[in-house]
Amino acid sequence: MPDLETDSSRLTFKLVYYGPALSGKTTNLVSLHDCLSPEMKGEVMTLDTQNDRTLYFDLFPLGFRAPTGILIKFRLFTVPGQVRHDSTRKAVLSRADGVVFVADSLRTQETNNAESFQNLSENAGRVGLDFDDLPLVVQFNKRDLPNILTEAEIVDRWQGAPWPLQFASALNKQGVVETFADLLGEVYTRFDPEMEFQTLLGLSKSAFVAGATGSQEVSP
Ligand SMILES: Nc1nc2c(ncn2[C@@H]2O[C@H](COP(=O)(O)OP(=O)(O)OP(=O)(O)O)[C@@H](O)[C@H]2O)c(=O)[nH]1
Ligand SMILES: [Mg+2]
Repeated sequence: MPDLETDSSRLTFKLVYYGPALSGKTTNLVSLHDCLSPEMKGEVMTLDTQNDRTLYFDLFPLGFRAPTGILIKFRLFTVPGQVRHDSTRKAVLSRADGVVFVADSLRTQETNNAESFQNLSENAGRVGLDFDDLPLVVQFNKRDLPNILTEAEIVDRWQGAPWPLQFASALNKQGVVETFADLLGEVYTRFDPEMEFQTLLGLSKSAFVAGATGSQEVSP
């Protein structure tokens, strides 16, 4: 549930990039930072890294002011994908309002993807999130590499799944903003019945997405 300050001055969303080790979660955040131009954009903070592996988490804050005056803030995290960092993954996932699952398109990574997705659903339960109700987007990253699953194979395997599917090459800044925009749409849809965003923020779903990505003037 997004955090609304008691005086209704600020609404904060926590969004988490989850997935197996080396799938490109941190690269997604860094590329997204380069591509977005919202009103407010903080620096990417990378903590406790060793050989470029995330040991704790990466954080990237951004935000914009809604027409009703409320400050909308997004806190974007990545989890460390290495199997041994499960307790950190749980801590980062806790109280998430939405998740991007970054899968690795390489054929050799199919088992790691599946295990990490299973780990996401289990950890969601452990930290009190209802996985079936969690805004989620599935991204297949590293589309620029050889020896990857084809789009047709991936679509075939994920057909019937309820989540938006995106193809990306985070290293080349492709598909990164689209993935984030999909997640914003899912988050708006999920919490709109309780929070009534049109009244609270004065924003339709598309205006909410546009405001967060800086893709156009924010209008009601
Ligand atoms: N070719 C290619 N390489 C990528 C892409 N995205 C990420 N990488 C590379 O994959 C490696 C791992 O990327 P990271 O973003 O650090 O992966 P991560 O998911 O944060 O890894 P952990 O923090 O260990 O869980 C790096 O060498 C990246 O440059 C991509 O789209 N294409
Ligand atoms: Mg990382």
